[in-house]
Amino acid sequence: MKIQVIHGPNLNLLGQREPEIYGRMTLEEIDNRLSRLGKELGCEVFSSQSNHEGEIVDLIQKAGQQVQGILLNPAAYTHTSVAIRDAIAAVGLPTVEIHLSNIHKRESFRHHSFISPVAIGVIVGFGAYGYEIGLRALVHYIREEGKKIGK
Ligand code: CA2
Repeated sequence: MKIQVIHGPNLNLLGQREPEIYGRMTLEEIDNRLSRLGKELGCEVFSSQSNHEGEIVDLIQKAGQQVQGILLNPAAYTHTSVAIRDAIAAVGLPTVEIHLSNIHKRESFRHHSFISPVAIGVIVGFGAYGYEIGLRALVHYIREEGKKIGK
């Protein structure tokens, strides 16, 4: 099984700024942990980060042909992007939406997600560990769904 992790805008700054909100772990550390966990769970994990909406749409479309699931932190595009939502809906891959912070405890403009209605689930507020919870949940979901439809 192959999983694509996509990190949205500014997440390349993780570990360098605002540690009180986003923690001290760098993106590279998060990706290394996911890759290690992926091996434990029997799957290959590919990670990408982009600051550009259209590039994220391209990554999702490419993922649609190459992997079985997506772990996505759309960052600020969560609250604005119909294009990313449409891409997720179009490829039809199971997608777990991740947020480091609890977006519901923050400013009201962060409370709405364009992505959640097309995600199989959402994990918020557990910092970098949320990605690991998300990967476990996604792999479990894909395996269980595969059983159900006799794949
Ligand atoms: O909590 C999350 O994971 C967010 O997706 C992070 C986004 C924010 O716009 C969402 O509302 C919630 C912001 C990512 C910015 O990342 C930074 C990391 C370090 C320093 C500055 C920004």
